[in-house]
Amino acid sequence: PFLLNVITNPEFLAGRCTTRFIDSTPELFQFEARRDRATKLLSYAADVVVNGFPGVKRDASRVLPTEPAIPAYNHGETIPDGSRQRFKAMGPEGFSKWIRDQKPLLVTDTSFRDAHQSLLATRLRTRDMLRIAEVYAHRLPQLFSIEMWGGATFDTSMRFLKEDPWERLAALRERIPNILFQMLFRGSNAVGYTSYPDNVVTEFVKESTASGIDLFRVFDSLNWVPNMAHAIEAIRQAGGLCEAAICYTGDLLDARRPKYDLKYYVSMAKDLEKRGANLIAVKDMAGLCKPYAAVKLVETLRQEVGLPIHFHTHDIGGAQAASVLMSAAVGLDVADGAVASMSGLTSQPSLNAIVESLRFTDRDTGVDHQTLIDVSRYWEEVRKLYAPFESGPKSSAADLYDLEMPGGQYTNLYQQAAGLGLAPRWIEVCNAYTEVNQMFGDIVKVTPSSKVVGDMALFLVANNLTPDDVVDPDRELAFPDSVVEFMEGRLGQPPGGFPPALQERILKGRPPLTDRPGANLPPADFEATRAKVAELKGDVEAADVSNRDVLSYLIYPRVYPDLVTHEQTYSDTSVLPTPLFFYGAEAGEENAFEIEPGKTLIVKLLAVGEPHADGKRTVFFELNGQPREVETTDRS
Ligand code: BTN
Ligand code: 3PY
Ligand code: ZN
Repeated sequence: PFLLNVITNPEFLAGRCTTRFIDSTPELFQFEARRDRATKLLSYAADVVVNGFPGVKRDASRVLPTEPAIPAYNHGETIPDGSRQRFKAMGPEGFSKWIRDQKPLLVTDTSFRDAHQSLLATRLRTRDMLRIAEVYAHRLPQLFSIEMWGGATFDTSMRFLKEDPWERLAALRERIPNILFQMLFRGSNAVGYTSYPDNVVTEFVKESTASGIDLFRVFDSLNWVPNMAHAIEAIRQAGGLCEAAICYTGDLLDARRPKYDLKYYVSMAKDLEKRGANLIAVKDMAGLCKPYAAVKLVETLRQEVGLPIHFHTHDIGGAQAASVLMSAAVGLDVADGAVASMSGLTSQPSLNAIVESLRFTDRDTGVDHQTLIDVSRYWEEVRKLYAPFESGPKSSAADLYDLEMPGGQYTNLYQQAAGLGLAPRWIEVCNAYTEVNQMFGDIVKVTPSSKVVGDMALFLVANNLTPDDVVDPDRELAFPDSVVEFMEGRLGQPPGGFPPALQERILKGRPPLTDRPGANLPPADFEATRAKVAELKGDVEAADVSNRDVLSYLIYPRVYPDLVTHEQTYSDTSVLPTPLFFYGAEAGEENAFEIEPGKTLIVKLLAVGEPHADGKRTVFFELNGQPREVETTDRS
């Protein structure tokens, strides 16, 4: 290995080595480096060929996979300016005023984040986003924004796709310099499921801004504004556009359910305006804001606050394009939609439908008709590759207005239920979800509060418990951790407080928090974490560990190390074509992909050998025409 290192050393090859070559080139002794990227990627391919990808069944009738065709655009043309240049020129306040003065309805495309979070269990890979990115930059400069980061994508990209979310952001930013990038930010829960210290929130916002996020849609999972204040301040300090969200629940037209009425939302919006928001989002995560309620809400908010209103909804019931269009008629400023082939059901209403509906009217969006068709065809083909992850409802839901489950939770909770063997009892899980909401005092349900309700619902069904059993003092119950923490006030305070009897029973007399959870958390130690990450990586000095890696580790201390291990073993697998990444290959199949600009690998699977005595198989490839063999453990 030493000689190999010498003869492949760039200094040696360039004839630049002196007698001090060996002393000055310690990497000659790092034989690990011999396992080059191509070899590592081949071992990933061998592993997925032999063992498959979790949750993906190999389909024998599968046609030879090719990656979807990319719509044409003029490579030579300079990228036209868009919303991002305008925002940079005007700053948050000026840009916010500009939005309110616009005649066209401004539109956001959620296909890169919420659409696949809701439809495809958040599994969309960076590669499939990057392949279409330049088409967006060149042909969709009229978009207000692209929602492409945050929410569940941060952990899912690491956990399941073994991708670095920060690299996704940076790579998209490089290809789309002209359209605002928007992320979903869970306030003091950042991109996680629990509260983080204030300094983690501050640094996360700073680093996201530096990496390319312009607009932060910040919300609190209980609509508790004091819990949003720190994030709002951090966004303003970082120079980001602060879109503070009110999470919509219930039905503001239903006089029998006065907790979440028009007054409630207006007063929340005013509070957010006072705290420095630049836009207000109506975040209808469960698709409950029906057309006439939406009109009432948007019309009133626009009168009562001076900020532009951005409407986000999920079309679970089937009526939500009407909510968008009717709100547009009463002055809605910005609407979210997903490209047609990624729209509907648990996802956003169709952007194509919204754009077409407003064409030739005074709120015409100006977004190019043909381009939306072309990108929809691209996403349609991409989506086929993710079929194994589709498990949401196949048609408009009937019970959503009772269920109040966020769009992104349908696939997620279903999979959690299936993992516990409760898939056949899914309807019971849904009923329990509704009961738990009532038991908890009728709360806003959105990550992470929705996860608490989901965990409790699974707990009830799995243990055959009724709501009465839960409060029965004679029963000893070990409640899920998330439920105990919720009752402790670790996610904050719901409007109207916690139901005292249930809280007392679950906490067994321990006193709950009543102030902001972040106020009690000691600041994270960034330098100590940097050292830990360096140790984890093994080949870097602490001083060279990036803030991005430190933040990933602080927010996901168990998931991030697995990503590091994956990268050490297989290198960066995000370069692999999606068919190969999820499905492996059949004998004779060839995959070509660049591992860096100008360096292409052509990987052809030749055959898979029979298992050896030690359970390993030899997988035979051709790599750029040369035979290569990889040993891989058959875990079946
Ligand atoms: C996990 O911890 O991995 C699962 C938690 C999942 C909660 C999800 S994330 C997106 C979706 N929207 C919600 O409001 N909840 C779920
Ligand atoms: C998330 O927090 O991931 C959501 O999409 C909430 O709606
Ligand atoms: Zn959403």
